[in-house]
Amino acid sequence: MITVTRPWLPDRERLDSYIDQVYKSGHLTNNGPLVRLLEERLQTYLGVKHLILVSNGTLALQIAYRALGVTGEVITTPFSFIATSSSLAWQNCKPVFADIDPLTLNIDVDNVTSKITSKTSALVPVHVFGNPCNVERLNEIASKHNLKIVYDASHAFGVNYHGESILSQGDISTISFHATKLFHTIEGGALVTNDSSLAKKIRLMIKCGIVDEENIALCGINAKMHELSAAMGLSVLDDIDTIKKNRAQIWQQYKIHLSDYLKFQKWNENATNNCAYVPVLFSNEQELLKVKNTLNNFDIFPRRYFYPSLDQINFLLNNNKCLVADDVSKRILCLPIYPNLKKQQQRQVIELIKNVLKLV
Ligand code: T4K
Repeated sequence: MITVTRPWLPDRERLDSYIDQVYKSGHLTNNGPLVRLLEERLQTYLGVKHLILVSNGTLALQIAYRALGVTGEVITTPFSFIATSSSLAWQNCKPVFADIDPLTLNIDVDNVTSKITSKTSALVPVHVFGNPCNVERLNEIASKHNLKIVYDASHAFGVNYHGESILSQGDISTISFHATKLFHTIEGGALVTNDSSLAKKIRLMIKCGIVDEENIALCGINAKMHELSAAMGLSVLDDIDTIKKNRAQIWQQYKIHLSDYLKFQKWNENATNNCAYVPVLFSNEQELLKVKNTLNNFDIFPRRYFYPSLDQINFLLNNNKCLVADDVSKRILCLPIYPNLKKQQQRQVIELIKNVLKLV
């Protein structure tokens, strides 16, 4: 079976060597040595100031909103994984959708301004599939209207923009380290910020606000990463060059062989591509379904990331119809990509797609 992704499983002996350290220390959670080591190594690897590990990317978003005092209306994109918006609703905020750009698939900045009201407190753009948003314009809008900005950078591990990590943008950037991600800790995520006092507050928030045995400073939650997750993260990080190299090769092959048949996302020209996903756009939904069904018949399972557009979700429904996002979400399919995808398997995926498209 070929699936859209497969988690990277690091060498077992190396993983065991980290787990041995957990057994030796007896420290299983609550900011243990491996979590601290992974934070340090990620900060250095990514070149970011403060990176705080948490137990998943959804909690990272919720904590970001709480830490920044986000309330009322929040302008975000309908073209994302449900957690971007459901985390807002969970915090009793109202996601207000601004439509997306049909080429970059990111939030359309011109649409953002028209959605701002007196109740708007923040912007939550997503660097969708790792492709950086128009951060200059978004940051400008945020500062002009005194809005907080949280970038959902869940897909953007290792993406550099003008030579710097895209995770350094906004008041806070969040990321997911779920098993399906390019870099993972099985379940996990992080908040990234340049602001030292905000980082300190977040560190308190994720451990129920507990300062020490006798002092509780604020209302927090338990969002700590545990040591076994950090052990997995450290061993995956040891392999990151191989992971990136293999992904880049697979991504290139798709681009070379399918560009004449399908449209690829327009990538930000000042950014590196981490090859986390291979989203391709069909001319219409019927064409997509034909290809998807054919692949499924051969035990190949691409995914409809992201369908449906979030403006169609019942509990998020509002008056903001997003025609571009609705259209794109019906025509987009993410093709299988993971470091161990064999050349012959990828060739089969490519040939099957080409065969269907030649017939339509
Ligand atoms: N913001 C954005 C923009 C996000 O994309 C996400 C998560 C978040 C926020 C929230 O972060 P987390 O709270 O999740 O950390 C997956 C992931 O569960 C989710 O993390 C991710 N985005 C989303 C885009 O994709 P599904 O429903 O597609 O996962 P699933 O279980 O169907 O897995 C896809 C394929 O991967 C399967 O066909 C087989 C393979 N797989 C999966 C798992 C979990 C494996 O081979 N082994 C595995 O252990 O959501």
